[in-house]
Amino acid sequence: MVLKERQEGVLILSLNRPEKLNAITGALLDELYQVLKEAQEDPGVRALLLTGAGRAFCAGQDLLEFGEGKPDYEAHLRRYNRVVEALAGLEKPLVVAVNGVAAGAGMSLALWGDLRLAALEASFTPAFVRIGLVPDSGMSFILPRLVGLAKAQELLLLSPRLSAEEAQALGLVHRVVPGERLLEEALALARELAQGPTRTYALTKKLLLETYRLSLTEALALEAILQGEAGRTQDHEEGVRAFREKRPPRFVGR
Ligand code: LHQ
Repeated sequence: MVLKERQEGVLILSLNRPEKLNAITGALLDELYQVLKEAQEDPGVRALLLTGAGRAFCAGQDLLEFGEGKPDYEAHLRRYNRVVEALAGLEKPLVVAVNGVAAGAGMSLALWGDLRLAALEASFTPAFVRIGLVPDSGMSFILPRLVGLAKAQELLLLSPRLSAEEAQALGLVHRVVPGERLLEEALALARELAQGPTRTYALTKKLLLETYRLSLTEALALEAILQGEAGRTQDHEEGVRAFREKRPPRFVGR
């Protein structure tokens, strides 16, 4: 259900239930969690790229998964939440290539990418309210941070289907490219990131997430602590050495 492909330092993951628009099942979530955990621990993986197989990115929870035996959603969400924590806490850059529709939890997954590309034909819809559900998989956390509270209120209460260009205008995606060039562009970006100072990326990601709940004084203190850590990396030494020698740096990710 999750296709994996390694291209040098990049791990490409494709949600792979194309006949169901890559709708999410419990089994898919568990597989995705395992894959993310392995990627996190594998020093050879220095960037990830997440996309969807077929015409969709991901239609969110598979609404037909449960039939009559519908579980308690609070319990089911534990399987989502550990995936979201793994994505948000990933200590490597995550590029998301939204190839088609991203709905409900599928839209949430897309928003957890650090850099988000979309095909011109992609679309985004929160979808939750349309079936009488509240936003989940971190949508209530990440959406207002990306678009501001007012826009998040509108998107979550009315659940429009946004085009890729509308999503870009709101800051939900960074770049929109023709569908046939999406993977190539996303991969080029992921490759570039895979050659970067991986540890520094991890620390930068941590800062951006943490500062939302900190006072200025605390944020400044955390910057100083993490700068201390970045300052002790080989990549920082290499960056300064390369600057002095007027050549591009060769980062090793540590
Ligand atoms: C699907 C799905 C789908 C199954 C399309 N499931 N089959 C929820 C519950 C509990 C706890 C955890 O958290 C969550 C989080 C959530 O994600 S809630 C939101 C769930 N997702 C949705 O409500 C989206 C439902 N789908 C749609 O609104 C549309 O299908 C979208 C806008 C995604 C795409 O529209 P179209 O491009 O027009 O495609 P389609 O509607 O014709 O769908 C194609 C097929 O895919 C179709 O099957 P069929 O056998 O008729 O060809 C759909 O039934 C199936 N499919 N989404 N989520």
